[in-house]
Amino acid sequence: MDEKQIKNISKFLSLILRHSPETIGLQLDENGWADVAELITKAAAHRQVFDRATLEMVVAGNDKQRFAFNEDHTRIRANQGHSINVELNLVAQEPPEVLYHGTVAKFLNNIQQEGLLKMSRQHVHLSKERATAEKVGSRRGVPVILTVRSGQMFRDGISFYLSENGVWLTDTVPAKYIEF
Ligand code: HQG
Repeated sequence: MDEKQIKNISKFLSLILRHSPETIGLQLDENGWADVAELITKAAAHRQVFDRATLEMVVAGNDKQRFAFNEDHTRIRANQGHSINVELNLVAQEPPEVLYHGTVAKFLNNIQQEGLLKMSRQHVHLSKERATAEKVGSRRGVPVILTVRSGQMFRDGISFYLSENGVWLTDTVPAKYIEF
């Protein structure tokens, strides 16, 4: 299995486990879990053929730890990034004093007006490392890095969550907390 095939499976899993399980007739439970055996069978029926060992490898080797198994590895889910409504039972916690968000220049006007919105996802995604935000922004072009005064937001009563794979999540970031 080469890197390209692994990346393809990871992209497929992101699509199915975060956005549209119905594409292959799969159902996630309310916490976003899919049955591993069912996923493998239904994926294969849609020309995405992989076995359990490959799935284990994709999950363990994933650059951003996007997916997780339950304890006995009978179920799998995405750690974050969903557009469908799932309850991840994230525990609210105190964020670092600042967090970063990577975006591109064409969104800045809107962000200055209305703050950072979650758009099609369930949360706004922020990172502790500036370098991570650079990568996130460069998916869309020349990255623009915004600094979010997360410590102040927290003291003002706004909740933050840390996903299993280290992404800081919040509902919205009002413009007054953003350094442009
Ligand atoms: C922008 C990937 C206009 C926002 C990445 C972003 C991340 C606004 C885009 C994860 C806006 C939403 C999430 C506003 C925000 N007006 N544009 N008011 N507020 N935006 O993909 O943060 O590889 O939903 O700046 O690495 O780019 O999939 O969010 O450009 O961790 O695991 O609207 O997705 O991870 O885009 O990326 P997204 P994101 P994975």
